[in-house]
Amino acid sequence: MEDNKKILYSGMQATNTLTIGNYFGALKNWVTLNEEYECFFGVMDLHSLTVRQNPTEFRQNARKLYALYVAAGLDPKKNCVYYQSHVPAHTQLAWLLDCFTYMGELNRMTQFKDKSAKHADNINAGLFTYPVLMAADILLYQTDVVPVGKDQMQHLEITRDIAERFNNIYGDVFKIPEAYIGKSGAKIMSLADPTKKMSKSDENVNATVFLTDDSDTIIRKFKKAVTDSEACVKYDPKGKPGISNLMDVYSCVTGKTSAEIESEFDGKGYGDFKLAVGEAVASELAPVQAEYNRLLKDKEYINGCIKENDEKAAYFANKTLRKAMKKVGLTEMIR
Ligand code: ATP
Ligand code: LTN
Repeated sequence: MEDNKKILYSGMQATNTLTIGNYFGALKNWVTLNEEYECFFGVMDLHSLTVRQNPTEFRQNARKLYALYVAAGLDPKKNCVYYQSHVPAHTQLAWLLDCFTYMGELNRMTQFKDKSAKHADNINAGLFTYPVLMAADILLYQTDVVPVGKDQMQHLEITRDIAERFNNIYGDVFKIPEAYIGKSGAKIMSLADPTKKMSKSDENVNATVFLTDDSDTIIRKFKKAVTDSEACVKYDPKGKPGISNLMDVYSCVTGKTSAEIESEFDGKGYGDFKLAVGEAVASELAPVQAEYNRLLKDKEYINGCIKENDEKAAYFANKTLRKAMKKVGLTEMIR
């Protein structure tokens, strides 16, 4: 590890296929930051278990997520891209941190409220303590920055609170991490209901553009996107959430500001604009998809990367875990 580089940590749950929300809100930013930081990216498979998974599909989804990380530009020879469940220190530290987290704090988490409403038949304890496992993920690596979409901000705040509480009692065990929210793409909304976040587990297939959708599907989904009846491309997230969301997406691909987009489509209808957004997204994703399909077939390469990076992650994670265990007064193992 290079001493002078700051540490960046992030990850995604291995549930379903990634959406352009995950891509523009998180993955694309990770790629732009990965030269500047010493990076760890986890396939957050333990977090996925808070929702019931089909074991075969789940295993495939984790593998696909790993391949997508790499295809999008996270070189596993330069970044530590690994599986959360392969490093037991995550669950071990999560237990310690559970004992430094209050029920009241966890009760306030909006993701817990949303997911409990969505999965009313399975409000399990893991769903409730989800943010504590996430805090363990981050704190194990003495992380400086955590690039995530806006929806994860609350989880970052509780991570900082838990770390500060622990450090106040035991000294400087954990680095206090900062969130990094990208300028554009922080929150991509559903194409079917632009007041709701685009989510990979949405049941309406037209609400979501998946990273693995082919060009025609992408263009068709954008054509169907819910907008208003004004027929004027203008940025107004409150009054025109559908069009503003499409402008955000277009801006993520082209780097153009909303003023530039407004003038580009001045006098043109929604049909032209939607087509332009669909085509821009499809052409940005095409090379990522080609590389993803190639990597899925190269089993040996991916397996080698996973093994190497699991070991690297475990080495760093265990250092912090041992320190935290010692500080709270657990007896060290006799070797
Ligand atoms: P699920 O639907 O399974 O709950 P999700 O689509 O919300 O999942 P996560 O795995 O929870 O995805 O999130 C992965 C990363 O993608 C996080 O950094 C999150 O902030 C970001 N992200 C997810 N959805 C969006 C979105 N619509 N816009 C921007 N960023 C997003
Ligand atoms: N909860 C996160 C996924 C996640 C994560 C993390 C992100 C689990 N552990 C640690 C950053 C750092 C989400 O994106 N839904």
